[in-house]
Amino acid sequence: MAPINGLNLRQIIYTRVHIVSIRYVSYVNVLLIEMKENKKEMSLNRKKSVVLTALLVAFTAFAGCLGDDEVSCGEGTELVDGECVPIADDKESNTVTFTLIGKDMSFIGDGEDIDGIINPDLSVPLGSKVVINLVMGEANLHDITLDEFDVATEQLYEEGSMASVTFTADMEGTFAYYCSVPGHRAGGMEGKFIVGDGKNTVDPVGSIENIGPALAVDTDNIARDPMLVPEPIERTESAIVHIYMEAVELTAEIEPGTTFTYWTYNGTVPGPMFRARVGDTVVVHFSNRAESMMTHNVDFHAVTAQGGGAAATSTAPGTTSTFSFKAMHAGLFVYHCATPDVPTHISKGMYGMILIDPETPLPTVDKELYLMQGDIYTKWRPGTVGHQEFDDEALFDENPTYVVFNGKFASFTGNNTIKAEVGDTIRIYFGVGGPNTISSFHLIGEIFDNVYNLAGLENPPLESIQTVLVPPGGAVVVDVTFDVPANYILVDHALTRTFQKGAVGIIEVTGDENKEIYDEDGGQN
Ligand SMILES: [Cu+2]
Repeated sequence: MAPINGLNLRQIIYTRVHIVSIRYVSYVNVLLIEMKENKKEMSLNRKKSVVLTALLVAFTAFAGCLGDDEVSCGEGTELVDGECVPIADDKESNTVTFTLIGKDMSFIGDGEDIDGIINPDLSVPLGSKVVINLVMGEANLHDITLDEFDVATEQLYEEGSMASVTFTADMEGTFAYYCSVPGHRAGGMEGKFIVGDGKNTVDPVGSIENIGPALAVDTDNIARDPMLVPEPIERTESAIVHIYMEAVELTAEIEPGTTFTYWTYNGTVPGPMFRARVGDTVVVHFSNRAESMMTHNVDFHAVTAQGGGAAATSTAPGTTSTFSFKAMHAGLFVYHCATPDVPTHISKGMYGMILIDPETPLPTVDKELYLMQGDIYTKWRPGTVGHQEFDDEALFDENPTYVVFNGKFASFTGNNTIKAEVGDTIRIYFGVGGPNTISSFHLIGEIFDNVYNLAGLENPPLESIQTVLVPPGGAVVVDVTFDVPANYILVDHALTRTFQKGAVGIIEVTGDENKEIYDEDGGQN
C-alpha cells in the first residue's frame, strides 16, 4: 500500500461529511432490511411496519438533506453512490457485519458477540458476504487489511471516522486481519478471520511480492553530516541552553536507486547532536510538522524524570511542546522517539545524541565526528531497486535487512568519505540508536588510543582498545591519532552487517608515510 503523504484540511472535512452520509445511508439500509422482513409478517405486525415506514421516510429525507440533491429510495431499493438500486437478494440472508474500534494498538470488538473483545476472532460461514467496519477510537493512523481477500480500508486519522471493507468469504481457512500502518501489526493490531471450519484450503498469501518503483525523494541525503558537531563549551558557569527539534517524515534514498520512508528529527538520521555542560538547564522545544502522519515525542537518556520527557513531548502533527531539565550527569546520551510502536519509530530514524560535557572538559582534539548506528527492517534485501517497505515481521524477528551508520547504506564511502591527515587526533562520538542490534565498533587499520567506555565521561578512559561494544540506547567516545596514511574503515565487526547490510564508512587519511610504523615492502629496501 502506498504511504499517505499528508491529510490536508479539505480531505479531513470531506472524510467527515462522507462518513456522516454513510452513517445515515446505513441506518436507512437497516430499516429497509427490517421492512422486508416485516413484510412477510405484515398481517401480524402491521402497526410496527407503519412505524418503521414513518421512520424510514424521516431518515431518508434527512439523508437526502446531507447532499446537494434530495434522494428518496422506494421500497426494495437502497441508495448506493447516490442512486437507488435494488437490494441484493442475499443481503438479509448471508451478510455478516462486524465493527471494530481501532484504539491503543488493538482492534476492539463493538456489538453482539465480539463486544469489548480485543482483536476478536471473526468467524463466518463459507460464502458469506462480509462487511468489516473500522471506527477510529483515537486520533492515530489505522486501517484494516486482509491480504487473502485483497481488501483494505483507507488509512483513517480522525477520531470517530469510519471506513469499511466488503467482500465475499469464498475460501475456507484462517486468515489475518491487521493494520498495515508500519509497526502497528507488530504492535498488536492483528486478529483472526475464520471462514468455515478454519482449515486452510489454500496457503495464506506470503509477504513477498515485487518491489514497487522508487518514490520521489524529499532530500538529497538523509545521512547527517558527521562533521556537524557543536563547538566545545568554554564557559565555566552553568547556563540555560535552548534546543529545537522538529519531527519530519520524509522519503529519501537508503542506497542509490532505492527509497525508504524515514521518520526523523530535523530531517536527517541521526537527528542533531546537541551539547550542554553538566549543571546546565536544557529547554527542549519540540514540534511535529503539520504534514506528519504520526504523533512523535522524544525520550532523552540525559533526563532524570518520567520517560525522559516522552510524555511531556508527545506531540500531534502541527503542534509544539516544551519542557526543561537539569543536566545532572556528564556523558554522551542517546535520545529517541518513544511513541508506540517504539521500535518502528526508532528503526525508521528517530534517534540522536546530546553531549553533556563534564565540568573539566575532555582534552581538545583536531576533529570531532558524530556517528550513530541503526538497524532497519525492510521487505527486500539491500541492492533491490525500488521503494523499500517496512517489514513488521522482520522487526519482530529482530532480523534487519540494513545495518547502517547515519541512516544510509555505506554512508561514508565514495564522495562522502571522511577526510583527515596524518597526525590528526579525531574524537568519535558514536552511539547506537538501534532499536535492536549491538555494535562491535571497530576501525580497520587503527587502534583506539582512548575509549571512554559506555560514554562515561566522569571515568578515566581505557587505553589501546581494538573493538568496543556499544549497546542499543548506549554510546561511546573514542579518540584515535592517525600515524600513517591509509583508508581506515569504520565497521560493526559483526561483519555481515558491514559487507552485506551497509555498516561501513571510510576515513581517508593522507600525509607522509612512516616506514618505521608500517613498511609495505617488509623492510627490504
Ligand atoms: Cu516517532
